[in-house]
Amino acid sequence: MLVIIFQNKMSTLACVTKIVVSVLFVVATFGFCLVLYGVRDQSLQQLSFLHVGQNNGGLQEHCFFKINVFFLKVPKCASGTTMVLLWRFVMTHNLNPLINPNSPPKLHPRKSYNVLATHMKYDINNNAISEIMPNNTTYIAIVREPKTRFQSLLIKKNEYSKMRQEAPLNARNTTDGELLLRTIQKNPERFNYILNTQTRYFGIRADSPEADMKKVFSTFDLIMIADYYDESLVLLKRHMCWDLKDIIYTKKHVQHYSPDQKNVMLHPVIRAWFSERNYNDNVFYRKCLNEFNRKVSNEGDAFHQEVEFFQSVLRKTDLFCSSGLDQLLYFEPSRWNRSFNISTNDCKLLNLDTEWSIHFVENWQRSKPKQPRGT
Ligand SMILES: *[C@@H]1O[C@H](CO)[C@@H](O)[C@H](O)[C@H]1NC(C)=O
Ligand SMILES: *[C@@H]1O[C@H](CO)[C@@H](O)[C@H](O)[C@H]1NC(C)=O
Ligand SMILES: *[C@@H]1O[C@H](CO)[C@@H](O)[C@H](O)[C@H]1NC(C)=O
Ligand SMILES: *[C@@H]1O[C@H](CO)[C@@H](O)[C@H](O)[C@H]1NC(C)=O
Ligand SMILES: CC(=O)N[C@H]1CO[C@H](CO)[C@@H](O)[C@@H]1O
Repeated sequence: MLVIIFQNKMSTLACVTKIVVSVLFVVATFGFCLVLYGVRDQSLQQLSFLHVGQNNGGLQEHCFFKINVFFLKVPKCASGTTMVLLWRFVMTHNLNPLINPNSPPKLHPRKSYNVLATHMKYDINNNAISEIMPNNTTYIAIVREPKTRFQSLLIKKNEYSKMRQEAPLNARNTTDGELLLRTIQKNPERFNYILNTQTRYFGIRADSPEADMKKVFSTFDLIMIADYYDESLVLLKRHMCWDLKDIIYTKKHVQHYSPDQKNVMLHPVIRAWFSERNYNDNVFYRKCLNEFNRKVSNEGDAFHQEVEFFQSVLRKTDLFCSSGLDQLLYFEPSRWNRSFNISTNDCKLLNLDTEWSIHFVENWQRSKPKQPRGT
């Protein structure tokens, strides 16, 4: 199965046919996209004639392609999507992933891994990562606005139906907002297990949050913000000197809320309870956001243009991959990148399920032919 995905056996005739069909298809796709979004992609056309390196506001001129990454996976922060993206990076660049940090295989010497992106326990005060990963590893993480993350966790942990079952019979027929309010008034400790969990994933201690947060900011090269995910990925791309193609992703896990569930955090009592009980995470998120905004503004105005361009690439890729056509989607060179193609194999990798991606990369690692790139 895996072999089929990574090998491209084509007869010459099939290849020629394929190119002809591809060109026709690309023309058709472009036309379709233009109609669909009602925009003429002039920016793309114009920018492809710009010389990179000349007044390229924010783009690093001498950027060094980085391949060693540690990703701290904080749940419910688009971290599954990011993990899939990183595994894809491993496979397309033939790197050496560390899939299970608790029992690293004896196959490779320590510090020969390139990417560590699995869910794991991390402690800012005991940086075991530096023992396993190469010295020049880039540390990245992702956080999310705490109120929306809490809402998302309530759904994930099935809390509304639990609260309903626990409520006395005469109080069950009520809104989710009322249910939550009643629960936190009766038992304010009830949700401790999902409060301040972002800081806990970093190992930030409740009794010395300030000092530990400081350490986090000096250790991590980039803390992405799930609420500004596309901007985060463009920052990542620029920092790592990656290609635009490396940061493409598809949206898969869209959570559904009832209107009532969506509004629970607007209730003043719930808000007050949350800002008190989730204090460390709230402070940490604000700091992360400030740091993030500082990084974005350092990138200059062209940054937002690149984000918009990236988003148009995402839409076209999404359209192409969901069409299920066995063709190539071609992207012209732009101010921000070389030309590249999206193939149906790329679509398969883009659409990897979060959980399954771990097994997929594991199988890939076992069966890959070449030696990984060293450090
Ligand atoms: C890491 O640093 C070594 C030199 O110490 C260098 O050869 C290697 O290319 C670097 N790797 C990355 C991914 O930065
Ligand atoms: C990596 O860092 C450790 C300790 O900081 C040092 O002993 C080691 O020589 C470094 N390795 C390389 C390749 O620079
Ligand atoms: C329970 O909810 C249903 C539907 O929302 C409503 O029609 C009914 O009157 C409610 N019953 C009580 C006792 O509140
Ligand atoms: C994209 O695909 C076309 C058609 O197969 C090929 O000619 C071209 O070299 C590819 N471009 C890249 C950057 O891979
Ligand atoms: C050919 C080209 O424009 N490549 C660019 C792709 O993006 C990186 C990072 O933004 C640039 O450094 C490259 O010059």
